[in-house]
Amino acid sequence: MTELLDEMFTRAIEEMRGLERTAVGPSKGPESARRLLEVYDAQLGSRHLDLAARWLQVHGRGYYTIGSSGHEGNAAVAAALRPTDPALLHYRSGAFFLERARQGGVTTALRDVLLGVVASTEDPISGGRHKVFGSRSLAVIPQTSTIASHLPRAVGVAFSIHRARRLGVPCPWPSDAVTICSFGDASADHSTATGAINAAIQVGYQ
Ligand SMILES: Cc1ncc(C[n+]2csc(CCOP(=O)(O)OP(=O)(O)O)c2C)c(N)n1
Repeated sequence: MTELLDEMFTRAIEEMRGLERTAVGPSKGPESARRLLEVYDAQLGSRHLDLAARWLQVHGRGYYTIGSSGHEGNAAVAAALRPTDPALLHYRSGAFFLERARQGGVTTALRDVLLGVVASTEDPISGGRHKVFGSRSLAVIPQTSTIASHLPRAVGVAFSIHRARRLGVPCPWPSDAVTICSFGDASADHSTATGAINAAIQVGYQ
C-alpha cells in the first residue's frame, strides 16, 4: 500500500541528501542517533497504523479508525519511561504503545493493534471485543472508551504503589514506578478528570 503521503515524504527526504548538516546542539554521538531513529520508527509505525485502519475500513474489514495522527510525540514520553511503569493510555497514544513495545522486546505490536482494528478474536488484549491499547507484559493497562474514566484509576495505581511500599505488601509494579496517564484536552474538562487531578494533588501534598 503506497500512500501519496509516503511518496511525498520519501521525495522530501531524498531532496535533503547532500545538504550541509547544521549543528542544532551538542553532539551526543551515534548512540543518541540510534535512539532517535528507534523513537522515530515508533512514530512512523503509529502513522501507518492509522493509514492501515482506514484502508481496512474502505475494504470492509476494519471497524475502528480513530487514529493517533498528530500525537506521535507520545513516543518520546514512552522513551523517557521504563517498560515497567504502568501506563493508562488515551486512544491516540499509538506511538507510546509502539515505543513501549520496542523497549519491552515485543515484536508483534503492529499486528496486535491491527487485530483489534479488525475485531479479531486473536486480539491479545480484548479478544475482539474492542480496539484498545493494552498489554499485561508491557504494563499498559487497557481502558474503556469512557473519556477521563482512566484518570481516577491512574491516581489509584500511583497511590497503591506508594502505599504498598509503605505497608511492605506485594505489588505488581516496582516500588519506584511512575504511573503515566494520557488523555485528550476535552477530557481534561470532564468532572472525572477534575476530581482525579484534585485527588492526585491532595495525595501528593499529604
Ligand atoms: C463520558 C463520555 N462522554 C462522551 C463520550 C463520547 N466521546 C468520545 S471521544 C470524545 C471527545 C474527546 O475529546 P478529547 O478528550 O479532546 O480527545 P480527542 O479525541 O480530541 O483526542 C467524546 C465526547 C465518551 N466516550 N465518554
